[in-house]
Amino acid sequence: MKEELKLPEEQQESSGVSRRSFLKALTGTAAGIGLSQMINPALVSAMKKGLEKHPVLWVQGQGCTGCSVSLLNSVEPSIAKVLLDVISLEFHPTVMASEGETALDNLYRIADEFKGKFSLVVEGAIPMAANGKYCIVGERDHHEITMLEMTKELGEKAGSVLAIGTCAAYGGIPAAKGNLTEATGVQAMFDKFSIKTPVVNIPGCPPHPDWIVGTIVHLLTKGLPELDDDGRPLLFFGENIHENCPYLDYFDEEIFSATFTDKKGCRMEIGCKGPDANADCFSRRWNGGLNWCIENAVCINCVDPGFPDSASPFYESA
Ligand code: FSX
Ligand code: SF4
Ligand code: SF4
Repeated sequence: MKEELKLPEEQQESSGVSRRSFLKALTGTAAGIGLSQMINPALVSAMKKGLEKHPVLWVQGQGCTGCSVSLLNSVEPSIAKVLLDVISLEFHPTVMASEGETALDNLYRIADEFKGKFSLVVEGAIPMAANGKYCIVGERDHHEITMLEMTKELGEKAGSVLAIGTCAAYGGIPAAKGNLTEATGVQAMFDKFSIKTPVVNIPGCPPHPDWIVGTIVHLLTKGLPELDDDGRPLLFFGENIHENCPYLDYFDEEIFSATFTDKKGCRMEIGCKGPDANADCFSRRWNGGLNWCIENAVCINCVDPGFPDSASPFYESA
């Protein structure tokens, strides 16, 4: 079991956690140490004050719910700890007990009460065609609410928006070639309607649970993280997979695997898109650190703004 990072009381500021301590925790995370080190008791207790004033509202559009499932797969910290101690999650269509108009009334009440302060999490793309009618997310006072209408209204009131998953960030799978519903990512939709609320993209199909929780923790304690040109936190998406890949020596020696089971070669000829992919999967790994894509198959660059078209066909060399 990993040792928890100790956060001395004197390093805390009255408003929360000191810059030095938090950066230390985040640097550890970026280096591949478990997120549990960010969720140490001192940090959690410091965050609790902020949490009361900073609810998270999670809405879902055109997605497969894989992003939520990925969050539920958070191992360190456990999802129970994330939901109870880290995120003040006031609305989530998949995990909340409340439903129907009661749930929607609560959603809009919190958005009004915490206007400019809450974070809106968007999972899944937003269909723009037919005035959004391809995705109805609820009904209130006999009015069908579209994903487009909901994300516009809540997006304007939010202090920040997290576009979780490649679908919400850039359109993703629903926006793949064809795209009859005109599936669109949050920032592109905001640009169209001149909505100025800052958007943080956390792509991945699905995104790693640490990327989601870590970004929310950063928002609560430090504000918006530094982003790359595609709106992704550099903290998690600042390094290239190929340049850090454990198979790089094979690549340099031009030794290539021909099958997924042959682990003694670079995976490029069976479709690896690692050279184009910026994410820290090589050190963070997945499923509680057990494995990651390249170890079992290939990287399909699921964090790319052009995914999935830019990575297709998945298992053929580019
Ligand atoms: Fe998209 Fe989320 Fe891919 Fe699925 O809902 S990012 S299709 S894993 O899960 O939106
Ligand atoms: Fe690069 Fe992929 Fe080969 Fe790794 S397996 S060295 S990421 S091409
Ligand atoms: Fe996505 Fe590649 Fe990371 Fe796998 S290794 S999660 S395909 S970016």
